[in-house]
Amino acid sequence: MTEKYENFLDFVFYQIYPRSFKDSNNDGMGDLRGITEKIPYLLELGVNAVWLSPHYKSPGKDGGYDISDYRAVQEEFGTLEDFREMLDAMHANGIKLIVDFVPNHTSTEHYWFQEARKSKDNPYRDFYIWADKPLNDWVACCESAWKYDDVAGQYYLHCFDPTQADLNWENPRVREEMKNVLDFWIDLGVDGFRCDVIDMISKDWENNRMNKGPHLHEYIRELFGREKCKNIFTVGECWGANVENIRNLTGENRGELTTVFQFEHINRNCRSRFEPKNFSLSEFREVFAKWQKITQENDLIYTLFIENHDQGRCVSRFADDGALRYESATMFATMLYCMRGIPFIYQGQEIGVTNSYFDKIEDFDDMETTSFYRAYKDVLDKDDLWNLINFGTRDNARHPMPWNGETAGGFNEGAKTWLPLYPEYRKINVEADKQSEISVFRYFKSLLGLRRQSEALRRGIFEDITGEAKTHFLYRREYDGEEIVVLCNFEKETEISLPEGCVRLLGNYPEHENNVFAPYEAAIYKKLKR
Ligand code: TEU
Ligand code: CA
Repeated sequence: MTEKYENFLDFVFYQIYPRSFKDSNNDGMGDLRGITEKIPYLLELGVNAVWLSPHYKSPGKDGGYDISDYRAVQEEFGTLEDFREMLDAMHANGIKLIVDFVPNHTSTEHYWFQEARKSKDNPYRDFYIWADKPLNDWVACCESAWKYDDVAGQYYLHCFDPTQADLNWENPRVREEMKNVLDFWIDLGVDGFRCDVIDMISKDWENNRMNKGPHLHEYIRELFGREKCKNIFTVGECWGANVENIRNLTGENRGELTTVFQFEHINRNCRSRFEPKNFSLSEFREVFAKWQKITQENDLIYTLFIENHDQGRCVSRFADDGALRYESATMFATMLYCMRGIPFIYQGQEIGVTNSYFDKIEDFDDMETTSFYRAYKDVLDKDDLWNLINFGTRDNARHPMPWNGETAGGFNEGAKTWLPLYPEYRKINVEADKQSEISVFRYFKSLLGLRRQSEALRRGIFEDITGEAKTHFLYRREYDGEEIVVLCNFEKETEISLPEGCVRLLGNYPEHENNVFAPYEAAIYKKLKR
């Protein structure tokens, strides 16, 4: 791995969902000035990079992933000047910024789509995918992915919400426009891009698949293989990526992406978003150990994440968000952020925010949730309906950030928020957590501090030394003679023998002599040289 790539391993990302982070002008919607205001908080936590979810002009049907102008800042979030100020303040504090790049689709309110639907020979018609009848049985948001447009007199493809029309990347003008969009933000000084469902920009029509089509690598190289992008960091959201895909997408000399988010570990507890299934925490060990081995052997960069704006809160999904919430949140952080790769922390994860429960559809905004509700409200029994909705809704990740137990949890001065406040904000909030004897925030801060000081944690080889046990995850990292051993116990008390010469550096329970570990106990050890 070249030095450039090695340096990326020093990044620690914090993902911000701008609608829900901090509302600086008390209009109920988070904004860019609110983010600038909280830079000291990010520094205190110990992150050195931010992934900003979409801040662009958007009707907001899909939380900003339905963009109507790629170069304009959504009014509610502020102005381009506010963006520049935020970026400059981050850079002045040694924090990198990557923004969201949404290439697969635009809002149907985008100028391109408004033009395209006017007539078949409109110069923008071929920017989208039209047909006289649905070309296949693809489904999006519980309905056909093909929607008839009265004005256009044809069907157009939307792999997500009907207000998100898929772009036709086979049209070179579309690729040109998208390169110009990237260059606009690169010229403004951003350090990179998180690329939304980027493996869908080439459809595999032949195999009836929405993604990974024959031109995928060619298109991605056309975007990011340019001189302009040589020092840009890119992370692609690739739900369907297998090992071969990831080697091709992120191999250092491929001129494509720096790394990807792959999701094999995410859906452990569900068959689909609103379809729970049983799982065991040892599945995480199996999946993580597999991908650590693959990325290490192929000299690739892996991304370490368990929450984002599309996923429920990990303590509620996979562990105990009640009596052992602190232990659960810190165990997952230890398991993830001591592995080989780049950490991504989602806002609120650093204080162990939990899932919520609501039983009125007006209290939800997530378009995947509202379409599920529409499809099943007369089919499912009321309790089942709301249990499934609260199980899978993406709104679990999107309630306003609870900064304190005061008015509106400190998100603003009391103005009605775009989404209901996090119901537990009086009890679970940044201020209370930091003052608490057992603080998730303080544990995250110590963990990231340890990572910053340890070459082994940032650059070291990874080896799973758990053996056959399904009760815990034990692994070691080593670099240039420095050896670190990481222990993560799962839900039951377990006797675990550690390698000789381990000295504990950090743990989420008080240190103890014996080798009996409590539920969700995690600890990091330095292994003394013999
Ligand atoms: O997510 C794509 C995606 O993975 C999800 O839609 C996922 O398939 C679904 O949630 C599974 O139930 C990206 C963005 O992260 C998401 O917020 C957007 O809604 C979506 O793309 C469309 O832009
Ligand atoms: Ca605001």
